[in-house]
Amino acid sequence: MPAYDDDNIFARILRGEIPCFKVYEDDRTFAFLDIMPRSKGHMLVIPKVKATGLTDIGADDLSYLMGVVQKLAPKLTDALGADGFMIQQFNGEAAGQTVFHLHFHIIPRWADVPLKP
Ligand code: DGP
Repeated sequence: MPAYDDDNIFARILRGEIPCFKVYEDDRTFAFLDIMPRSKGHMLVIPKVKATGLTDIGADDLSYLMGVVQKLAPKLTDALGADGFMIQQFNGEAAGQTVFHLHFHIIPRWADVPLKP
């Protein structure tokens, strides 16, 4: 994994330097809509601590972050009338990670709507 880059896009969103559609924020986490949604309501949840991926965040921060994902995913699903949700999280370029600040995708799914590429 590369070293954490303070100028990655999500760090800049956290600092308010790049606009986003914010969905949720508390003192440790931030959630906003994905600019390239794979379904309606596709959301990203990130920690405020500097972490490139799953392996360089502390257990307590990760546990808190997952608690927020667990809380937001069903709320989003219910609010949109979706049938379920997908959670995705990539580590490393080879795995498809493009932004090197840890993030969890929450992707609402409908039984009759295929996922966008
Ligand atoms: P990945 O690193 O592959 O897990 O995905 C990164 C996601 O971040 C991708 O779905 C698109 C999204 N994204 C990239 N740049 C921006 C941005 O400037 N604003 C928002 N809201 N999302 C972004």
